[in-house]
Amino acid sequence: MHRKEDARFVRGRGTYVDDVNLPGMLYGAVLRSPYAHARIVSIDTSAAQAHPRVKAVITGQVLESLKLAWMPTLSYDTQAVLATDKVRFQGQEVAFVVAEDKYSARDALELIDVEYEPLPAVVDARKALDPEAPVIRDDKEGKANNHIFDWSAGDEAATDAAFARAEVVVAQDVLYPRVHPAPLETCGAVADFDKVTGKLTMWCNTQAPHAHRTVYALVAGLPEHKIRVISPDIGGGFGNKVPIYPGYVCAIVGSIVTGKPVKWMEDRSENLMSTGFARDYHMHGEVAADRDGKIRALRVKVIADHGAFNGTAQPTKFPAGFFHVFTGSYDMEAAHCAVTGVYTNKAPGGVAYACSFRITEAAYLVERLIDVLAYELKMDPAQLRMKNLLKPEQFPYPSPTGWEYDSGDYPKALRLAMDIAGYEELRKQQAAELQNWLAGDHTGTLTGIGISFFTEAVGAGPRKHMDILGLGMADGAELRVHPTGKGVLRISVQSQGQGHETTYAQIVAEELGIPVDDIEVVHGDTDQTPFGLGTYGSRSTPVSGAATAVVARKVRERAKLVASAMLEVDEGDLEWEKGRWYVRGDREQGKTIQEIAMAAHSSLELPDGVEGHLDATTVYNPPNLTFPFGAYICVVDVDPGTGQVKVRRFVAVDDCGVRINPTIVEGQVHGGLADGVGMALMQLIAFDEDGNCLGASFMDYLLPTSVECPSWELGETVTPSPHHPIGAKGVGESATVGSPAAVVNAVMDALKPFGVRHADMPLTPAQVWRAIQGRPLRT
Ligand code: MCN
Ligand code: CUM
Repeated sequence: MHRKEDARFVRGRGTYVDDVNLPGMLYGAVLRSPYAHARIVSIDTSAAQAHPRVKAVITGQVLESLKLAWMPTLSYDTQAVLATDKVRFQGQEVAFVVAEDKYSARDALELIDVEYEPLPAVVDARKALDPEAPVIRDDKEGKANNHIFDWSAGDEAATDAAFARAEVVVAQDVLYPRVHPAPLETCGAVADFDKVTGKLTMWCNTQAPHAHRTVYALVAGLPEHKIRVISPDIGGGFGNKVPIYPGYVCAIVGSIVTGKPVKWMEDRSENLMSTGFARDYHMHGEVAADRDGKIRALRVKVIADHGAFNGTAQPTKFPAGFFHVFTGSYDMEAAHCAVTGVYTNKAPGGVAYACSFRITEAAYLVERLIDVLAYELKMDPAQLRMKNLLKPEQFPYPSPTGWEYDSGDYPKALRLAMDIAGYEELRKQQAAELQNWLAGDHTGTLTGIGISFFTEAVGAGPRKHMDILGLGMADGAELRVHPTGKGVLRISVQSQGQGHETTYAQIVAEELGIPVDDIEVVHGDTDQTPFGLGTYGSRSTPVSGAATAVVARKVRERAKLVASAMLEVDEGDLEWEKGRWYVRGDREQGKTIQEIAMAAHSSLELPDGVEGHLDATTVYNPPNLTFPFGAYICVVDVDPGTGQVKVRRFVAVDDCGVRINPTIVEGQVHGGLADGVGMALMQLIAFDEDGNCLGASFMDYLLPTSVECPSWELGETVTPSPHHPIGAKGVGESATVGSPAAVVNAVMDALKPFGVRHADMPLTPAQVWRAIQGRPLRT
């Protein structure tokens, strides 16, 4: 089925935040710090105030008087809305100008005179805890270093013991560098505070409207029922639109101060330089194994660069997100990871870009370690994986770090990927090609074949274990069937391009037999939808998708009671087939869901205790996460002369359980694969030693295009989730989680004859070329 929402998108009729224009609306612009670390000596706004079209200039000092200079982050830290004492990263918000048009607002920024006293910056996270490192968060009382948290998972003693016994131990430092989700639509908001009603309406492209509303209520002290957050069409989120940014708060304050609606939209550089980035994990991994390749244990130490404010969004109990699924898809005795989070003079964030709460980092690490082990043991990486993959009979599988994988058939998925790729044949071609190279024919490129196998944990989450800022992660859903049999579904999650208006209507259609075009999905408006924590961590299908199936089944049960009154039979005598209840043994005697809907609203006398109308509500608290998985194979051509990498082929076998809309699933996978190729080969938010951001435009921060992407070759297996009402697992981040390792493994496979075991992403031509310099080709 085609996506319903595309009817407006392909006609250019979507409504994005920047399309919201209210009468009398003013425009805001943010003055940002040119320094990564500096003390603010003074801020003079008088010239900006005097600009004829400027309506307000807001500084940290103004906010301080309103107790709004600092706001809580989603990780129980604090973040400056506008800097008061110091600036702590380049691009940090220093002042906010509200003017009659956006050009005047920008012009007035240049009239603000800020005197800074530059301080040394902390740029390398691995040096953040050095005793001589400047203290970034001296705003926090008694804080004398840049330490945020230490967190660990697994059994350390058992892991150490397995390492002590091991025949083979290999270790590898692996960096997952800082990247940025870079959605095409940048972040923005229109805040409209009505002084008469005391109601704040906030149009804002957030991925989590309900969570934002609650946080605004807590921060600004506004009553929650007087806040309406509307998240209209969104041009990509990828996790970038989960956090609350200072610009949103400034727009709200601007509206309160001026009494007019205020629009704030970032430009591209502001988005890249100051909003939620991703990764920045410095990982040291070790694997213990037998000489025949049987893995015994994994041990990992991580330094996590969280930037100047700990603004990551992850369930409270898990400061490193779900990184502790780093044992991946493999069977082993023991595992242990220790993660240390540190402050640096960089933009805050850390969880974004289809991260699955740090599973991207975890999957990349373990898949690199497997290949490093294969390199040392001189084993084929596919064989080594097959030897260690979990077996179907091990599910539900309790992992050594405390997860319970719900279902899977891993060897089948890997075998299918190998068959689609023609793996054995590819290896033969590669060996023949290498012989030519060794014989002195250096005219062509070198083939590399890379495999990755990933397991994800998505659908946060069981309320018992998961909350964000104390808010449990269950999702509400409401379904109302009108008298004529048309339905409205209201859900708490919000689409940034994933096609929710289609897929959730499909779930209702499947459960009730109402045509999919007769169901409207309402989302993204806190006044119109039930509470829920929003779209990220591929949680919509596992949680809100389940809520949708459950609420549709509740309506079906209600319809049964109405049908029994209509047919004058006992409800126990009714059978369901898609779209109607009928009398068991007499198929002719039945009522369609549309007939039942009309009767439910009519004068028909209903049995005692049965309410009229046809609707239901539910709150779904998932019993467990869902564990999608996949097997990816990438084939690259590497030119040793230039370091250029070309992705020749990419095979992706995904298992996300039951697929609601196969085309949408394929689209999600295509997008994620492109993301993975981009991260592996070109994307990097880099900094110089003073903390200047070097990646703040699309000239420097390279996104992949169709030119760099091959024609994806997809395959699928279907292992339903046993605990999800329709057996579906999330898929929105799978390909981004799984694909970088396949690409990097492929490039390293091509460089193996040069004796190269590992090089860090992004594998730009320079990076690849450097890795092989001074290394003669050998077998
Ligand atoms: N789906 C399906 N069958 C399944 C699983 C999913 O048909 N078994 C469909 C769903 O119904 C939904 C889509 O695939 O329409 C993605 O579902 P899901 O995996 O539940 O992920 P979410 O809807 O929660 O989306 C979030 C996820 C995340 S966290 C990031 S980051 C990301 C991603 O989605 N951001 C995206 N994919 C994106 N795609 C687009 N176009 N834009 C983004 O910003
Ligand atoms: Cu981590 S990016 Mo998505 O979860 O919105």
